Amino acid sequence: MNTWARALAGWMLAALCLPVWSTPVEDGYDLWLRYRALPAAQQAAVAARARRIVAVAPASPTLQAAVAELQRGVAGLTGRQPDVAAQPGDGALVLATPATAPAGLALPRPALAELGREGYLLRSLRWQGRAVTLIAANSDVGLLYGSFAWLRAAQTGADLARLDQRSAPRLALRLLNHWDNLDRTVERGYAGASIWDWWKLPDLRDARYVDYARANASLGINGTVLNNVNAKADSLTAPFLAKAAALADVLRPYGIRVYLSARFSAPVELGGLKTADPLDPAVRAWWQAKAGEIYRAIPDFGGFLVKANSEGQPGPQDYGRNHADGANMLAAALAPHGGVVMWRAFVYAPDASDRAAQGFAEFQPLDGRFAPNVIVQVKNGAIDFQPREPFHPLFGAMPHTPLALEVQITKEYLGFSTHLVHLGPLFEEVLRADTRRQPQGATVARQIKAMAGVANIGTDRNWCGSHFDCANWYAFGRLAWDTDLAAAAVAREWVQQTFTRAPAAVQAITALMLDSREAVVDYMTPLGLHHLMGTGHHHGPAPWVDNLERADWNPVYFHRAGRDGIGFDRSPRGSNAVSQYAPELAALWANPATTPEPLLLWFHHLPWSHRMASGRTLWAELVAHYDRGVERVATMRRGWDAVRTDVDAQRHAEVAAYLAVQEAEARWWRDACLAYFQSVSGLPLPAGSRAPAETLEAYKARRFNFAPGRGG
Ligand code: GCW
Repeated sequence: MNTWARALAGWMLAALCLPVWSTPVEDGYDLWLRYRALPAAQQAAVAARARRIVAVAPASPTLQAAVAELQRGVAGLTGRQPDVAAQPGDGALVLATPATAPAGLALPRPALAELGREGYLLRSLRWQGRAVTLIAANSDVGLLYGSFAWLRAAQTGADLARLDQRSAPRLALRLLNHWDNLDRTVERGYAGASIWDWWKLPDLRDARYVDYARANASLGINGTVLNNVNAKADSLTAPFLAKAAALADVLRPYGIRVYLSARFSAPVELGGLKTADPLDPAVRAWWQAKAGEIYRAIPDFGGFLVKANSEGQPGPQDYGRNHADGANMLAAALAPHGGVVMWRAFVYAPDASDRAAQGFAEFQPLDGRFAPNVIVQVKNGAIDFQPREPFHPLFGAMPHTPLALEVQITKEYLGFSTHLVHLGPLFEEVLRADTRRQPQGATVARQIKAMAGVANIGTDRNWCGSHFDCANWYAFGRLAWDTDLAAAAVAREWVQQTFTRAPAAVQAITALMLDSREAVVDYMTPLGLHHLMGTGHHHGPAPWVDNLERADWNPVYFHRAGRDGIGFDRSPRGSNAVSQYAPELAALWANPATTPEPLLLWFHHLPWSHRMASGRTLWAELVAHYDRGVERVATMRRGWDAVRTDVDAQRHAEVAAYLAVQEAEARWWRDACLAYFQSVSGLPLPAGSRAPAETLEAYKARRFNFAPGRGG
């Protein structure tokens, strides 16, 4: 075939494929911003309220992004793209700030004044006799957030003719933390490689970065830490700063600032200094110069995230200094430029008696000694992103220090991306936990100034490794914006935007999402158990592990199961870690009778015969929870099967396949844990309870040398 004939054949083939191409493929890439055509009646209702967009020129890139998103959304939902005009008309969407409001349009100024720089309001009103919808804010980024909020309202069936919404974030910083390495591996990442293509940056700005920015802006996420907290100093070199600057340029119009994880020993590794001692003048000068260099490349750089003296990372303690000395030195370098230091409180020393007590022991005495632009970043619980932990005792205990709540969106300890575990209820549980501390108000949500989520994003086409894992990104962003939102409402709106608006299906899918968190607690670590997972990769059960170099890396250290009973005694009779909570809570949780059962074995070591609220023994209750966990996953599978006709085939099949994996692995967790606990308790399984499928030795022999997520 000659070239011409080949081209013709290719064209004919392409033409044949066209109908297939024109049907949007549901591969998850579009996330909750799918904007697929609504049913006719709903289309008409949306179209009637979005006939045109009124926005004032000259438009900033942020306002352009807002208008483009509204056009894209309305076009997708209704089949007709609104044009942009300067004049009102019936059904116009009017975007206005106090500085740009068109003449004659009365903005509700007192209401706006309360919304700060990022807040927005949506209001149906009449302007020059026309029914319009006002999207108002004090800044263009507020208009962008308001535009996304209007699109969410349109997709979730709100009455667009009678809108009256106001919203402003209470937390100033709402950040993703990428544990992405410079070689594109992702520590604890289960969604492919890092989306940051460091090698090709700054020349190639992947179009995907814009979609990343849109998705985050739709939730109000306003910052992103680009690299792993286990940081390489290289991220602070000129070539990498140029790459970070290119990303900052892409993300800036969407209200997202970039931050970097800083390696504490960088002055030695990059600067050739003999020390990284934070009180050494040469070290301080090195960081000041580095900050100057960074801000020349990225004028709105957010700041540093630091993991110091934790799991082998360098830090101020290497020089006999404390965390405040280290954080304040970096804070001084960033302060003239308006940057912040997020200093992590995830620390544990090799020699300590109770790992759960160490973060508090090291940080609480430093309250009031941090510079104003330091934020101490605290994981939600004192161990490590387990299926359930009590809230970290530092929340409420450092009234003179701004705190950030760090949660993990990626599911390191929750079945990676093949288990459907919706994290909204976990985030809600910690945000609403009552610290019983004053004066800032009692819940964790009222004790924090910022929220950080360890990202679950990668190069997988569906972004997060599974469709439902995107709901965890979504829930993180929505709850960071409004910590008082109900996880159930957030899950529902995600389902409506992502899968379907059919009420019964929305109800069924939301229900299985909301049950999934308790399911994973039941089949992995019920009743306050924790840290029972496999070594290193953290996949699957391994409660028997007792041979690791540090005592507090071994599951046996955490569950302490023996012939006499099970659980970690953190009461005054044991490690007394419970005393780190407010006195009222400490008194309640020091006593097994007043400790909530979901936290029982976190705080107490109890005999297997201990009587539970159900009337069962502790042993029988433990077995019942493991059984219930497996049953819950089976119920989730049935729930998903029942919505087969409401969800497109491709995504339905993928989720169904993952749920099958999850059910098998839930059984594996149940069987392996019960086989092990039985071997130490010496007790028979309660009547009617199924024996483990394999022997304990067989479970112990399983190996997972190539499990994902271990990073470079
Ligand atoms: O739980 C541990 C993870 C590490 C992680 C560490 C941390 C980035 O297994 O992979 O390191 O927490 O939060 O620093």
